[in-house]
Amino acid sequence: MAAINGVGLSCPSKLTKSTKSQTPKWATNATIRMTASVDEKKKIYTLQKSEEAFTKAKELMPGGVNSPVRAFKSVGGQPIIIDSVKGSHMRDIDGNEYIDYVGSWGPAIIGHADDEVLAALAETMKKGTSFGAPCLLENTLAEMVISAVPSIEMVRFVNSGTEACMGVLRLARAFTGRSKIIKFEGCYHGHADAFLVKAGSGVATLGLPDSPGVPKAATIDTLTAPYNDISAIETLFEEHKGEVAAVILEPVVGNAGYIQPNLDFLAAIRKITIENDALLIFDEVMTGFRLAYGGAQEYFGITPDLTTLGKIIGGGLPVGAYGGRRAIMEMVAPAGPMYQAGTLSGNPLAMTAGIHTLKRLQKPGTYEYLDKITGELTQGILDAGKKTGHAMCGGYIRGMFGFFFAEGPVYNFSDAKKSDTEKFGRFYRGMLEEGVYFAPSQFEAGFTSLAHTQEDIQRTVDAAEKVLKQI
Ligand code: KE4
Repeated sequence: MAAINGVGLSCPSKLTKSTKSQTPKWATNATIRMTASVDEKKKIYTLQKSEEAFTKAKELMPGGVNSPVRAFKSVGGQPIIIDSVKGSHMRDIDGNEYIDYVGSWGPAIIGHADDEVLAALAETMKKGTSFGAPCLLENTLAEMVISAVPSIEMVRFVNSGTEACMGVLRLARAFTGRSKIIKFEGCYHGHADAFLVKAGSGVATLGLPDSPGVPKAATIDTLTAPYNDISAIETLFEEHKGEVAAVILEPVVGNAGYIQPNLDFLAAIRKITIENDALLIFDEVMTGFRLAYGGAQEYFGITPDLTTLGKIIGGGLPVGAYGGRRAIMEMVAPAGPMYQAGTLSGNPLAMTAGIHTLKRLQKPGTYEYLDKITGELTQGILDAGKKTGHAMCGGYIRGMFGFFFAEGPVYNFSDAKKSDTEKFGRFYRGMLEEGVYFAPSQFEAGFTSLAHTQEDIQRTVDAAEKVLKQI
């Protein structure tokens, strides 16, 4: 089992008095006037255009966004409207630049708008954007995924992580002939009805009591347990002997904030699912190709029966996938009776972006670099927290990280919910003003890329110390 890379859970050291620096004054929602020292050019940080555009957006689309967590509901202020992205940076429509640690929620692991990916897309586009029929590019990406991910002998491409999780759930039920599914509180597996039970990500961010519109019948077979609690799983298997089709989990949680599995947790889950003839599903939509080229299952050395993927395998275009043992996957129509379909599944553009993204990740040194910069970033932020007297804890593995305003340790969603989310909001807005863009919710993770530089990391850590002094 690979050792978990990660920053130890840190507790605040003795407080050292920090000199009070100028506190930025909030002028209005649209214009935040930054006070600068006399020798710095006065810099007006304005969100004027973003505010106007967002006001319009709220008339046109529910909450002004097409995915709830983008709405900044839990961090205050309002979303910045992005004009362009490149490498590790993004620029909003007011011309403000940010170091981006969201990376489109994971896909941008080699950096945004990579020249090689764009060139390949331009070439593919000359042949059309969608065929609605098989194309060679599907074979290419399928071969790459199968050779990379230990559990996958056969794969089905879809258009999102949600679709991947929907498909894999139906497949697990079809293969086992059982209905119950076990998920963990705070884990998020997309917005399909069956998974909207104690879900993470936007559901947690907005504090929604799961979701109206989901009939009891859709969730009656969804059982939940606290993450990292193997005895809770043992109890559920006892109480539902012979009924559990599968256990699905994020092998490293990124949707309740960043939560790592305890060392024996994944192995224990693997053991108990085998003992109960239930399937183990790793939802690697976020961790796939991010913690290792073979995902978390390669990193931890635990092979599930089925795996879901998304984000990175589409390189920024809509792609999801589910895959696993051939005997299971051959149940999927038209090879078998379990139905699942999609108009744009496997389209040549998305396949192209995925292929070129994975090709870049195959280069030697990729994951060592991600480990190095993400470790420096996470440790730097936690050290800044210690220096400024804030209780903080956090961790990272390769290109994924997170931190909480809490003493720690954070082992599960209820621990995460005890963290100081209000302080997270103040920190978030202060960092935005300093030109650093984290995920706009405490209940999300952060992502680095091969495009993040040493300078990006240092600037972020310096900004964190400055903002932590002020909040
Ligand atoms: P999509 O349907 O959003 O492509 O994937 C759903 C999904 C499934 N499984 C895991 C582990 C995921 O993290 C996700 C989606 N992640 C969120 C971020 N926490 C997407 C961002 C959003 O909802 O806007």
